[in-house]
Amino acid sequence: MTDINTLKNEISAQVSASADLQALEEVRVSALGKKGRVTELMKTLGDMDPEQRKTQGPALNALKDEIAALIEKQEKALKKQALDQRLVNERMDVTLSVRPERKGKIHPISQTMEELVTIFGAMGYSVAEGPDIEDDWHNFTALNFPPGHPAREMQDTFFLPDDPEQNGEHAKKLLRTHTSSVQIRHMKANKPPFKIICFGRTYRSDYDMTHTPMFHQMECLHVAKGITMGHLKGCLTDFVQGFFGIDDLPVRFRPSFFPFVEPGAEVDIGYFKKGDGIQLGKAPTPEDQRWMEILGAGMVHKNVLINGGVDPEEYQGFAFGMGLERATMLKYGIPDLRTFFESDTRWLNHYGFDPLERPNSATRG
Ligand code: FA5
Repeated sequence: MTDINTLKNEISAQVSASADLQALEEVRVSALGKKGRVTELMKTLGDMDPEQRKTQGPALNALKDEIAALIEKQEKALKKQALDQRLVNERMDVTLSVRPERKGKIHPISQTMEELVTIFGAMGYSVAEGPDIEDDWHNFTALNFPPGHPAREMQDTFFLPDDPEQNGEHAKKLLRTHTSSVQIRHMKANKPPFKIICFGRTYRSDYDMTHTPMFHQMECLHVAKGITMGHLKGCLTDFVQGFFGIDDLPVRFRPSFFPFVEPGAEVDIGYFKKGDGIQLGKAPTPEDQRWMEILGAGMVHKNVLINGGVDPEEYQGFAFGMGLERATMLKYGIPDLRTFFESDTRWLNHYGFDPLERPNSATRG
């Protein structure tokens, strides 16, 4: 019994003296571990005679429980002490002003796409997609310009090796020259009526201040029963006035040729000279009114509807396609198209949009 009491006093003193959790763990191992002092003592029970074991057994078990309880108590105290210490050391001053951070900017093309989604979404259009790598059939032939058609020359592009698993014009791979190929893909995969817009990268063998080898277009397609040129004019007028945020922005339709529409038109918006620059809108006098082309449009050609699997006797449609860079340059006063894709962060800081404070013409009343 004396031994047990001495051991208890010694281990208790060691527990109380443990200043951190690691020291306490060492004490636990030395007392209650596999080769700990209490454990060793318990092992001697087997060699004792029954009388001795009767008294020593409960005493040793009680010692073991008491030491375990002491260790647990000390562990709780040390954990609380460590937490209190952290709370003191890691205190945060919530009154400090915000540290200036480098924020990213939204590219003007992304901004324009989002505005267009909002405007056309409100008119009931959904967004369709198509691949950048197209085949000759979807990009040209199905749109009514078969091989050898002179209109192909206006859209020279980048050609890829033929796809050995396809035949004819389906095998000829190229980077799409316009998003009009998505008209065909959408018509083939769905049943009319359709009301879709589509955005995407388009490619041509061009390079100057207003033309780059890669640019973006938006396509619009509305196919339903009884669609007329009047629907096209109404839709386009609402869209450009909403997008540019000018309620009386003049819109002009000029007859033009695209193989995939009949009749076809080029759409211009009005501007006038002001000081050294220009201003979009209605000129103060008719003589001052100037016009700028922004997109091509028309009624979907009968052959295109047939190639898309749509019966032209039953359904009619309109379509238009717009260069997104051109529209963005006009809206935000950006002078050179080539700068859109130079990845100059100074340019992006100047012309880009704060993700949290983005203007949106579509949210006007
Ligand atoms: C087309 O691409 C027709 N698919 C548009 C269309 C769709 C007409 C549906 C009728 C019905 P166009 O080749 O004119 O048309 O190009 C449309 C616009 O793309 C141009 O007005 C211009 O803004 C833009 N664009 C054309 N080439 C380039 C280029 N290299 N760089 C930047 N923008 C370009």
